Amino acid sequence: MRISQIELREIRMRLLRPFETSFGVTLDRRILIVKVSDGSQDGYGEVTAGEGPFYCHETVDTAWLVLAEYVIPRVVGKELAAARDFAPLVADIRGHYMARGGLEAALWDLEARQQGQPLWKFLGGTREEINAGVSIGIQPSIDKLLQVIHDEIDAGYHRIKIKIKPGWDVEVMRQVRAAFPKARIMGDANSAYTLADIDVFRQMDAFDVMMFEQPLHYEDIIDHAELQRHIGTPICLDESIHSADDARKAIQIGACRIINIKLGRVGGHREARAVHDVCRDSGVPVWCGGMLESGIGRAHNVALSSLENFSLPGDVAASKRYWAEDVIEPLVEVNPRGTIAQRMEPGIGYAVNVDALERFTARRQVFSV
Ligand code: OSB
Ligand code: MG
Repeated sequence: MRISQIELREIRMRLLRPFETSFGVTLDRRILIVKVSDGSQDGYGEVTAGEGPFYCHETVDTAWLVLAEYVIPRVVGKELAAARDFAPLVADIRGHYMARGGLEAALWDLEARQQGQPLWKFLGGTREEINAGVSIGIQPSIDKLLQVIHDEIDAGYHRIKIKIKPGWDVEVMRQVRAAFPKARIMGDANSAYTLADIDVFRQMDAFDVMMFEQPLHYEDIIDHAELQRHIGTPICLDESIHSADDARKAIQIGACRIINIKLGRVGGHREARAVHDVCRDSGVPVWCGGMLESGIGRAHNVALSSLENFSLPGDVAASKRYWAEDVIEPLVEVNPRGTIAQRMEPGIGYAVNVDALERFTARRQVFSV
């Protein structure tokens, strides 16, 4: 495919309610959307970086810079045999996975459209329906949290993830388990703890928690292996995993028993699939993480989740949990059985609502040769 034009667009979208994690509160999202064109068709991707460098080092602004200065010049005006040939073109760039991943995803959407195939099938996926889960931010009170969990279980969601941080952990888990004896629950710490907190996790071991996600430092695997030796609940890594090689090493040393795959965090679909394969071959289940995406990033997550080893419900949920108005049509919907059906249309399978995209746009730059 010849990439004749690439467009970067920053859109602004306000979440329906603030989302609080151990690293901060998000309400107003700045989202970087990448569009690639071959002259007749477009492909869309989303850069999943946050507004500030708190989940990882990347931000919307660093991604814009790296894409504009270092990535796009290698692609625009060029002939690419396939989307999978993109990663080697930018393999010398260190870090900036989300920046690269946003453009990479757009290329996969474009290639799938060119082939007239839905992206999920083009990726080799087999799950025509995926189980949806939710990630629930830190709430003002435990009572409020219990009410939110009740509503999400009512809506059909298969797994409830609770954000935890020091002081919002053992007692919260205890009460959640007591109120919902059968629910599949898990905790995500976003690196808020150290090995000095082993006892906190040992206490939570008693509550039949599916997994603790990224309890320790965002670049660590060694200490996670140590923590895993002291607890029965599986550790799931998020922040620490950027490649299939990272996954291999983490599994080898016993740092985790589950991996959360995020498209942006690993630099795109090609590496996401490689991480998936390493985990599958080691008997480690994976699930698809979320980054408060607009419909475009969400559609990519739905497609990625179709791969066979995505055997656990992910953080892929309905558009209407996040946005009053999304940028795709139809919206990503979760049915009463708590599942999201794959689309049969080519590419990501959702049409981009160009009118909404325009109205949300804060800046835009077009690259062509
Ligand atoms: O750690 O999974 C995370 C959101 C922003 C940054 C990091 C994370 C999250 C979530 C939300 O947990 C997942 C979602 O609903 O999109
Ligand atoms: Mg996480």
